[in-house]
Amino acid sequence: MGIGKQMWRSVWNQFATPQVTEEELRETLHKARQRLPVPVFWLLGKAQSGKTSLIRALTGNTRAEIGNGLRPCTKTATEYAFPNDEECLLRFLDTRGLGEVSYDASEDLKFFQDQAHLLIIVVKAMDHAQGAVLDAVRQIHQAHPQWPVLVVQTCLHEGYAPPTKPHDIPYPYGETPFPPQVSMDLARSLMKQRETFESLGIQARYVAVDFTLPEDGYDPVEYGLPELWTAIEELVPLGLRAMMAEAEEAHASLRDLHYKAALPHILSYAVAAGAAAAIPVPFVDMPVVLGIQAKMCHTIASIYHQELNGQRLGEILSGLGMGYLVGRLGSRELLKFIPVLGSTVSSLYSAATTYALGMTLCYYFSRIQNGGLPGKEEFQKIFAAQFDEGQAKLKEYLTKLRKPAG
Ligand SMILES: Nc1nc2c(ncn2[C@@H]2O[C@H](COP(=O)(O)OP(=O)(O)OP(=O)(O)O)[C@@H](O)[C@H]2O)c(=O)[nH]1
Ligand SMILES: [Mg+2]
Repeated sequence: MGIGKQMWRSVWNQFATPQVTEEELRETLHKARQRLPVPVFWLLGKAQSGKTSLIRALTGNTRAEIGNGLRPCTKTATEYAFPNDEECLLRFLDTRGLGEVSYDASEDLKFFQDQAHLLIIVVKAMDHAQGAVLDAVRQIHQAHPQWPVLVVQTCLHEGYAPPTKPHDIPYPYGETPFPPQVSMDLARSLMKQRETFESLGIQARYVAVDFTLPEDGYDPVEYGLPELWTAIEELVPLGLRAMMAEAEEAHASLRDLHYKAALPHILSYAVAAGAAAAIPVPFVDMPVVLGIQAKMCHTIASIYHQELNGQRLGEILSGLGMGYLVGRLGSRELLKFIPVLGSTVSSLYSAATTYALGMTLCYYFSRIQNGGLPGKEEFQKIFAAQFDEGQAKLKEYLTKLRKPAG
């Protein structure tokens, strides 16, 4: 495999000493992100209706992490980029103060004009004083009748009779009229809220949830979360759920806080690599993808509080050997994709390779911390499995989100 060896050496060199400047990389990432606009969810709801809890349930982040990440963007709204501004998979706009003073959505509307992909209205299931929320929804819906609307009815157990009653399993709120086990008052209240939205002429999707705290004693703690994801997937069909959901069993040995923190960054870099590889401009090719991967490796290392020096990087990449490049492709296909370094590699291939590299790095650091590095063969096996997983996770997202060039 003379060609293979040569190619491998060249990749290794490019990885160790990136051949794109920071500036070029930034510019390409910017272009890539324009083609793959991050989904934006605009949350509207009264104070204490459960907006932050909803972000927490969807992202798996803690309340403190969300609090630290919220940035003011207009007088009445804050933005939360997940996992952060630069490596963003999902953006939430959180509108404050509805119901306290009169809220005029026009400034936010102007600011979010081209941004919102989904309007999420958060209402407590038993709260019918929704005048300010309804006014705002009416105003926004008039300006953007094409934006899908999702109404999330929270704090379900406040309507249980008695309130200490456990959650109904299976989830009975997916069909109307609600089955008889749903407490009468709650059923009536949920339906009344839905009728109010319908009377505004808004075709909304509804989902009922109860996102409690462990100490509240309800099981499950995030009741209705799968149903919430189903509704989101229906309204914004991008495969976000498949991408963000943790494959818990598959990564049992990684189930630690570092890994949880690293995962959204890995996904974000994988998407960026996929998007960059799809841009038909001359310099966007292997060097850029490798540049993105190098950046990701440094991010992961800092999450694991590990140093990523040349020796380590060498250890990792040579451990992966040709597997890193070939992934699941046969060498024939590989040569088609990368006849000479410098030609454009396929988008999904770049994304999946980036994902697999990031995940493998998590395994590597996690093993270092627990003592005992994986052997070469195991390392390559992990990488190959992650490559498959990355492809499965990212395929839908990359194809559906992509805007036509230009
Ligand atoms: N039982 C239950 N409690 C909830 C639910 N959603 C939110 N809460 C609780 O209600 C309180 C307010 O929730 P948040 O998610 O902070 O509400 P918010 O809309 O972000 O509030 P502000 O940011 O103050 O406007 C917290 O104590 C939550 O734990 C829910 O679905 N069920
Ligand atoms: Mg909040």
